[in-house]
Amino acid sequence: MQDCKKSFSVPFTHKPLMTLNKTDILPMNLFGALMLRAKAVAPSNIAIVKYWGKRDEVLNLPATSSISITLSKLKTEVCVSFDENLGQDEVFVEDERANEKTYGRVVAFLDLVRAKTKVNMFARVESFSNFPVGSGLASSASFFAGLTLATANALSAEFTFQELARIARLGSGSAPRSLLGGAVEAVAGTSKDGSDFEVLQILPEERVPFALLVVMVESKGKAMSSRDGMNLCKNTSPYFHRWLEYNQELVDIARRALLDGDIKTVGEVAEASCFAMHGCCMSAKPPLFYWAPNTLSVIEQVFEMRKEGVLVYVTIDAGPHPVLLAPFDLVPIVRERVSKQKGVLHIIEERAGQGAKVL
Ligand code: 2P0
Repeated sequence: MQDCKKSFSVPFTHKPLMTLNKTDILPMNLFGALMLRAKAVAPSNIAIVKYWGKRDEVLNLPATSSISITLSKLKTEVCVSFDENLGQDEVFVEDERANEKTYGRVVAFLDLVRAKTKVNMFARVESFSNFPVGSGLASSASFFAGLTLATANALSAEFTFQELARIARLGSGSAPRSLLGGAVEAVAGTSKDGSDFEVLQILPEERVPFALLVVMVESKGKAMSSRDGMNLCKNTSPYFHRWLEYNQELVDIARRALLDGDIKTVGEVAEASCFAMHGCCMSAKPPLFYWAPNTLSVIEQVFEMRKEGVLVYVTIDAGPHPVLLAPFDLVPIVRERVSKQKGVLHIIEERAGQGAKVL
């Protein structure tokens, strides 16, 4: 019997060593007990119109819609085995037992799926990412999107796509967007039970007309989890409600601009949403800064390039690493300029990619 093995042998490339198809589900473990196993891979995504704030914490419902680009290289593989012999859930991240916080989140997610599917076996979950987790590069999005697909597949649960999206959201609000490729909108909806939350593809990956450069900068690590950061903003920022109204307006502008192939407007909206979100964070008590000094240097460099006529924009998630948006033909120029910046460790050239899939 094969175990779930790490598939990423080289950072930032995706090389599966082992695949498990739906038809390969192994019904028995070594001791003859029932075991249901499946594996999925899910990409990370970068929001160009941010999700920041919840309208229901139990259902993990976003308070604002958001739009993201699904990435082509940064991914997480998740293998799930429901096993009659397990006395509790087991969660491994990069071959190490998950810390208490991650373990609690995964178990809470599995409990919800078990309640929906009437399955009462515990599970072993193993995940491998080809990028640093917990650094503001949407590792919880790729993890929970992968976990959702792998779990549904292992249990042969027949969910519709939007049901899958709502289940992924219970794990992480940004995870449903990673189920689809290209430019994706997560529609927050207004119903109390979250039944009108959905994710929709705005553009398939081949029609997204710009590249994304993930600029890894030197920093001291993430300031606060997104979940805690959102709650802090909701409870203490004087701008929180205005942020939500403003961001919802930006969603409509960004969707139109994406459909029109209008990179300038997409870039302007991405910066507006990013700076409004971080402004909201900075106005919280205590102030929440996800940026490192090097983050600001890259922002300045982007503004400088734009003054010179280079069409490049910046967005930053809940971490220090800026992500630059630029037309494909400008990538070499932008890369050359930014890589010379002090404090820039590594640049990953990304583009829009496909959504999550079962392996
Ligand atoms: C986003 N972020 O739209 C925003 C921008 C971070 C900054 O979605 O609490 O890890 O699990 O629903 O999905 C990160 O938040 O938060 C996030 P939870 P999640 O990508």
